[in-house]
Amino acid sequence: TQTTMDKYLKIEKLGEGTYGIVYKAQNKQTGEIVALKRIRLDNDDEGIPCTAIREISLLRDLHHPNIVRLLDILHSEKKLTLVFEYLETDLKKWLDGRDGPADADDILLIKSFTKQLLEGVAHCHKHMILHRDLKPQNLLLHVRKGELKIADFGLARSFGAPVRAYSHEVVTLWYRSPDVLLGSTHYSTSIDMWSVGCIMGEMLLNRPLFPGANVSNQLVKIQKQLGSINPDSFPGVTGFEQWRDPEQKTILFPQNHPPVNWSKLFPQLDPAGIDLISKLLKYDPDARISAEAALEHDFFKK
Ligand code: INR
Repeated sequence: TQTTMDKYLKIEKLGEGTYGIVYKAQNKQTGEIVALKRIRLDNDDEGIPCTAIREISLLRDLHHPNIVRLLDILHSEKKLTLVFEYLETDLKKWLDGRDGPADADDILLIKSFTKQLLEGVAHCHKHMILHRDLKPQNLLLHVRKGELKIADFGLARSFGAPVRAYSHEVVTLWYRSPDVLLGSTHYSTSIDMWSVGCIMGEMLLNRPLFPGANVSNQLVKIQKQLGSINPDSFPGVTGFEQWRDPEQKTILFPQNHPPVNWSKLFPQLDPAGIDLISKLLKYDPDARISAEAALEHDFFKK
């Protein structure tokens, strides 16, 4: 069998993801440009778990125009290299390159990116695959074609959710749903839908919607927009242990904060867009709109 070094020529480092370093590389035989992701795990003394290898292998069958294609898996004793389709930039860099909030032209592109994001998410959810860490950094763009593709799908389940990224960078909480922030480990497709809402909001604002510094600060930022978390606003919240402290007071946001109207935050967005974002960013995970239903929303009809 061939090793990575025989088959690909590394061109440059693209970044450091959650599970390893990503390189731009070229297939020596075909000239094809690819992205190589070298996976290193914390417990690397035992090598890569075979359950992880099996789960990753299934991702090879995930063919969709809005999912970054996993082209090949190179597995040697201790190392795992994933070979992906290459795209020139990501949404985070694209947003950094803009200056103010979205204008009318931007909104058309944001609508297109949101739709493509939902198409990719719907495809994965149909196959019972969750992303669990959707954020602008793993949405890759082909700017000229106006294409968006999701990277990093399915890896969280295979390798476990890390506290720190490979690069020791702090894992961001900004796109994390309130149920997960409150300690839910019952992961469902609805956790990705919250992230989609945060990303849609960030594209419109040109800044992160809820840039929390830690879990409680993250929950405070969310409540300042959606209103206080309580059994009325979030049915089922009492089921989360972390909702109340031992004295049975709400720990996270004592004041009775009312919800702020979404149109105040997004004055440039039409009523359909306001309705969609409000259905993505719901406290109750069971009330959050699904990717399939979101694609049928009026926002995408014109
Ligand atoms: C670029 C990245 C272009 N393309 C960073 C990057 C800067 C400029 O991470 C990337 C990837 C690519 C990438 O072209 N294909 C993939 C990243 C990832 C998977 S992952 C596939 O899983 O998010 O690290």
